[in-house]
Amino acid sequence: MLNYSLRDSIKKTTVLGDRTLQQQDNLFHITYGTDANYQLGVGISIVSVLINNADRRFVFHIFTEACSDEYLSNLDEIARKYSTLIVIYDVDAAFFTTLPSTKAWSHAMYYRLLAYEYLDSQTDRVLYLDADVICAGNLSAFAEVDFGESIAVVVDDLPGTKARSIERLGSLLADREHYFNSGVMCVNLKEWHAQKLTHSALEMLLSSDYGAVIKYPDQDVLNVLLSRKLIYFPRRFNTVFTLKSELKDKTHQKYLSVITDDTVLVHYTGITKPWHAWADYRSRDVFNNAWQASPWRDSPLQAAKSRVEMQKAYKHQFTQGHYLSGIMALIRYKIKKIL
Ligand SMILES: [Mn+2]
Repeated sequence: MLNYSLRDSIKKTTVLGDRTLQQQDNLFHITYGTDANYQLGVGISIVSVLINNADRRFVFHIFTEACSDEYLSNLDEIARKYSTLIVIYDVDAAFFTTLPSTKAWSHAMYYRLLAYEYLDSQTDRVLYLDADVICAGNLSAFAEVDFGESIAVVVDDLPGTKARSIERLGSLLADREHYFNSGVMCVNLKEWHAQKLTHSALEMLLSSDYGAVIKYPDQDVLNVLLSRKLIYFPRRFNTVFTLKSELKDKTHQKYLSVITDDTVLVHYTGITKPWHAWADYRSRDVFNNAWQASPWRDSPLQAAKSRVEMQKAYKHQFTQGHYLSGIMALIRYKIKKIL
């Protein structure tokens, strides 16, 4: 039995911006969960929402770990410039590190479960976005959707991932027509709370019964628990794009058939993220727009830190014809590999 109150894992709450905004009606709440690695992504994603939805009032909730003073001061600048409220929850990761994680997905993927548990006293609905989701359009559809009995609004995953996941999860899925991507979820918190879904998700994650079939831990569990209780939005509300595809596209134009004028949210999946210095393609234009409107506009983007990032960096730099920096990145990668 799970005997742990998630709320206890929040060590500190920091509110940035004008607190009187909290008293306003019609606020739309958006939440993120991330470890330190993706914090820059969250900052730019927030700006992307604000510059594309100037007619709406937002509150942003970030569940994260150890923010630097510089990061907090940049978020504070965003809150003031755009008259919004940003709340940062400093999470004690200890419990979450006991849940299954992979090399690609850290324990921070579970912070969305904490967010859904924690925010129900403040709002009836929240839009969860991954740090690698950048807004390019109007979010009214999420703010105005009638949930009915449904728990959340989601978007199906890419056809290949969807088919393989439905096959893998078998009879665990009540609805075998759908498998959604958990990077964008607009959640009906009243129902989430009534059905104690955070608790059910944690019990399932901690149970040994599902280890063999679970591949994407949080996403698989959420798909199993919410199957048949969902509203599906079209792809433009979670447009999955992988910057890796630029390695094979010498024209660097193919993204235009994925990211179109109708796209509302772009989800940059994969190792290479738009905030990485080596991801210099037109396919990150929507990110660039927000970056240039953000306090980070004059700062360099992130360099490769891990071995796998160094490997991606040199491949992309060669593709871009930046041979000198590519060779430097390759050397750094080789040294890191030997060490
Ligand atoms: Mn993602």
